[in-house]
Amino acid sequence: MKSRAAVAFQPNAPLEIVDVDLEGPKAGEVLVQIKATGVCHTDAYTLSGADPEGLFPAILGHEGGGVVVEVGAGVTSLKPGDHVIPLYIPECGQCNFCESGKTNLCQSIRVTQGQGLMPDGTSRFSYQGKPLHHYMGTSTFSEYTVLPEISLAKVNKQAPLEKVCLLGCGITTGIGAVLNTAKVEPGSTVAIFGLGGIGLSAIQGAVMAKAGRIIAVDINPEKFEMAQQLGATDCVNPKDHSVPIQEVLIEMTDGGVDYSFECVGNVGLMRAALESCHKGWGTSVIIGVAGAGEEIATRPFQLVTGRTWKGTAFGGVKGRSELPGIVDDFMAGKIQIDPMISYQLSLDEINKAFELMHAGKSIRSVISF
Ligand code: NAD
Ligand code: DAO
Ligand code: ZN
Ligand code: ZN
Repeated sequence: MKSRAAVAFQPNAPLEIVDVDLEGPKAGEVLVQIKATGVCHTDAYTLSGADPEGLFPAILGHEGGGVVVEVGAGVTSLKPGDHVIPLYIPECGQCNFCESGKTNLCQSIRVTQGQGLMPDGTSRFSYQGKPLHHYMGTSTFSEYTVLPEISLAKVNKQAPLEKVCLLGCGITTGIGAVLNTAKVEPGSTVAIFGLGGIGLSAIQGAVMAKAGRIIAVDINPEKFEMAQQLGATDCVNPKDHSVPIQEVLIEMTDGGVDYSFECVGNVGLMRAALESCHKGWGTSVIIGVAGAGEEIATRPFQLVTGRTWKGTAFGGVKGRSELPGIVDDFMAGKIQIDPMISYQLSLDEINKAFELMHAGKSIRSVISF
């Protein structure tokens, strides 16, 4: 079949909107009509060419919502008409990672997904007879896409796909980092570094965890109004201070925060976030994805004296078993998505979504098909 898609033919160039060819689902696969997709920082990172694992030509996009059109042989958990959110971290339930119960990092299709291919080692997408790479196992910048059954979460049909698509990455990651990875306790003091879609969602998570104090940190003061609306109790711009931000936070909190979250991808800020934590018990969670080859550093004594450094992918959320409940939390009014949607655009306008992101003018743009 034909599918209208935004194709990244080469790094650092605008996406091109073309009609690609899409093969139907093979065994264990599902054809999905994507109704809406967010445009995330990680798509921009790959498109920029800075991602060493980035493959071209490819159909990017990993923050989608859609409807099942057709299922391949052996698919039992989904049927045409089901509403789904694609998962860039699948959940097979059978690999040793899934069976451990300790992680959401299912490894069952890790190798082929990283190669931009379906689990059988081939692509379903092609253009003018040449294969196109899948991206993150999802490729949501296409009106139709094929995914493994284990890479789809079935969600409430009443949930608006043009909103809950954002639960496919950014919002879930920020909230999950607080609730699952850090397990913030009521009354805790929390610092959030970086107030994009991830950091603002971490603020939502901190409110849900009933944190006592939520300190929002950003070098762009225009971010503070939204942070406060979502529940930040304090806003700090490192540029307003002559001493390092960790010293500012330690002073503000009489010894440091209980939990900090790095939501930027800056290794210097990761260090500052760790060193903002309280001696003896503070925990810092890295969410931001740093540039290829970059390394983190701190004095080991920071850890010897009781601070913990952690990281999280997709907020530790197990997509198939836990994301449907997060969609239900949104439907019950426990999670805010509307403030995260800065622009609603058509597929033809997708390059504008990247421009708005780079200009710092959007939290998320949502593309509707
Ligand atoms: P964003 O660009 O929308 O937001 C980043 C924010 O950080 C901006 O408000 C910016 O002003 C601020 N900032 C930049 N430099 C700063 C500094 N030195 N100090 C304080 N604030 C600073 O990005 P986003 O969409 O929120 O994503 C944030 C990061 O999370 C990215 O690296 C992205 O790749 C990563 N990410 C990780 C996961 C995961 O599972 N771990 C999932 C999605 C995204
Ligand atoms: O299992 O080795 C692995 C990798 C799983 C994917 C981890 C994704 C980390 C966050 C990337 C940014 C999200 C869009
Ligand atoms: Zn993302
Ligand atoms: Zn698994």
